Amino acid sequence: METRVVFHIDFDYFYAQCEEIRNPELKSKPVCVCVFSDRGGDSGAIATANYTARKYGAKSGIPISFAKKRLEERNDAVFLPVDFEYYIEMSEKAMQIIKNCADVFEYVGKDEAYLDVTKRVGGDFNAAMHLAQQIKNEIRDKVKLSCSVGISPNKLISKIASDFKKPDGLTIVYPEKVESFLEQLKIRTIPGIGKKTEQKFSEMKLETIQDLKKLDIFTLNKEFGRKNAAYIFNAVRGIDNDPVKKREQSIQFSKISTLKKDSKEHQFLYENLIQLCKEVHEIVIKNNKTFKSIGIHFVQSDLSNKSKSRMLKNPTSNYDELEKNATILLKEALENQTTTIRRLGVKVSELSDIQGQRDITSFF
Ligand code: DGT
Ligand code: CA
Ligand code: CA
Repeated sequence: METRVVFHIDFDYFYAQCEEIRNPELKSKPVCVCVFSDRGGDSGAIATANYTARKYGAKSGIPISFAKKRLEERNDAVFLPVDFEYYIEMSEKAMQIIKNCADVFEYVGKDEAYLDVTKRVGGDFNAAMHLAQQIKNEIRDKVKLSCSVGISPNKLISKIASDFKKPDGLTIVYPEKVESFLEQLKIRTIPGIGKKTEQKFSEMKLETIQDLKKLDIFTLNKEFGRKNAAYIFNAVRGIDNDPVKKREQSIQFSKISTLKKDSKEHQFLYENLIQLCKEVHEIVIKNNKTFKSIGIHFVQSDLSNKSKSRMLKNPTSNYDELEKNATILLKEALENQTTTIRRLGVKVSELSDIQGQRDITSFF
């Protein structure tokens, strides 16, 4: 098999960096982006934090109240609510630049993607490094975002490499250097190996990837089962044949709002639903899209979630179609509803450009 050239690109401290871009004064301060729960006060968790806040131990997943405690001595610390719509907008701009530079573009999430660039760099890793630098520069110039890039012959090593030096990193692992690059690393840098597995290895006195290579496949099979064993056995040797697969961001438009009161009363919810449908439809029209899937979403008073969706026969951008289907979904969802509802949402997905769609539907 010919040597591939694969990039993994990951935006640095993504949500928090987006907030800094919108408000540059934040740059010198600790910034935490928070998912406040509807319980009010400081209940909820940190989605992410900038590097200044991380120095104090404020990071993804910890309760907001813990982060506040850890940042007590910093009276300039800033705690902001998440603004997904804005992050998606930033992500789309940067992804567009990235996509234009790839033979194959695989969207992974709002802040990361894999690229196969083998053809366009003629298999040359030095040319690849220039291309990566060019991508970083263009994203910096046009979107103001910094990102970290890993370059190697496969997805596994590139993913590890993009995380190797952060933020604003560029790490290239030449094919002949893959094994030596891995050997120095801690076992948990292998994606998929979590605390538990690491602990297991630690009990066996195995700490680095180099140590792990001493295990034969039979021992691994016994400890982890065939499938995991094969993955680990290959991973520590830098082997990963998974191709970069063409995948675009699956976009959706949605609106969610907290109701004036918790309720499971049909008429009250219906009125709110109509308002949300109108807002979602406005976004659809503004973006010149058709949708093929419609969904509604409840955040219930106990903070549990419930959602329902339906797929249409044909794509449409029609408001009545949206309202009709959302209304049916609401009626269905409220059957046997015991809990009251706190937040209500409407979304459309399976979006296409209106132009392209007309060509297709004109056959029907
Ligand atoms: P880094 O390490 O510079 O790449 O930092 P991030 O913040 O970009 O971290 P990453 O790549 O793991 O996650 C990308 C985004 O995903 C991050 O900005 C916020 C979101 N996220 C990550 N972990 C959590 C979490 O535990 N809870 C929630 N709600 N969001 C998270
Ligand atoms: Ca990131
Ligand atoms: Ca990421």
